[in-house]
Amino acid sequence: MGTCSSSVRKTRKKLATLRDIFKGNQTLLIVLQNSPDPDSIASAMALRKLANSLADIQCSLVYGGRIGRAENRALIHYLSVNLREASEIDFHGYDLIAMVDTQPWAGNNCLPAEMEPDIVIDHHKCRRSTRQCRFTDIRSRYGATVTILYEYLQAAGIEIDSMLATAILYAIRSDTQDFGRDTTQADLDAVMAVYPLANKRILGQIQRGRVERNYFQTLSDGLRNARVCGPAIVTGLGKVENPDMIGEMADLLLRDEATDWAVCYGFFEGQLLISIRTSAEPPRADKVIRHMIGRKGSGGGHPSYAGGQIPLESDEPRQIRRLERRVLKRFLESVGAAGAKEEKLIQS
Ligand SMILES: [Mn+2]
Repeated sequence: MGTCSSSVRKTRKKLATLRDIFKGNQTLLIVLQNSPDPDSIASAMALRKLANSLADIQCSLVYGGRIGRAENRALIHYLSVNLREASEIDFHGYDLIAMVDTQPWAGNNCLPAEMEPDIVIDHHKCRRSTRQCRFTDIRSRYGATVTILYEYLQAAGIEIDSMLATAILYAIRSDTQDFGRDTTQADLDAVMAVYPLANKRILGQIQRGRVERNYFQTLSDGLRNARVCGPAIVTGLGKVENPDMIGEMADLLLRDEATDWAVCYGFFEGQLLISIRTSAEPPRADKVIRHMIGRKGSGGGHPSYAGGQIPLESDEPRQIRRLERRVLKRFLESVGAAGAKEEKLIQS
């Protein structure tokens, strides 16, 4: 009970500060994480609703990367979310800038490095440089960023329409994998509240989002390349057109009953992208990814899932192989399986 009422107090205080920041401003740019996932999209929708309702502020939602996962494309389509690509945006043309489900200089968003957001709302571990921003609300225990925004909407007495409720519900289910990972009571409370309002028909259509034909080729490549290394299954997808496949593949491989860890990587727009998953922390996935990447790039996440990126110095295959081997070696070290033997996951 104690923590519960203190979180309500914290939300009210934060909301009052946010109201002050909104005051007298007309436009807000909301920056999502690259290749935004449902939590990032729903959080941006919820913040837009808050800014519209509290201060009549016009919002644009911007993302970098590509929205590849079929479910996320379906979410945007069925909920008519108007997302804009970074190339269409004049970042200096807004009164205020907010960031949701990511943080400044985290390496996974499109805000130009010389700019600092006014507002940062996130559930990843608070980065040191985030603290200098004007408004921050970082709750790293929460299963989803949108749960924080749901609490704001509730505290402000703003009505949640069916589209927003659907987005919030899907976002929390997706970030927590149906409440199976990193979930708090706050996430469950938000889900209970929005469930009756959500459009279940659209929810079904999102969950069974249709895939492009090359999805099956990538899936097949990922499975054929997969190796069992000690407690982990590791695979590489090579160059990907759809970076979301990397996380999706890692999710799939973690379903192997004999595996505690899944690692998947691929190349997209001059970067090595890595996703890891675990069903057996410690060590925490976000710590492991940071060790894997070291100073070569950036990474972060949550206890049971995390991701990171390393900019490539060259396209040279030998260099790339060396980088892959280095990252994998550091992975095995940090899960206590250095030197583990490799064998193929499936015979083909
Ligand atoms: Mn999230």
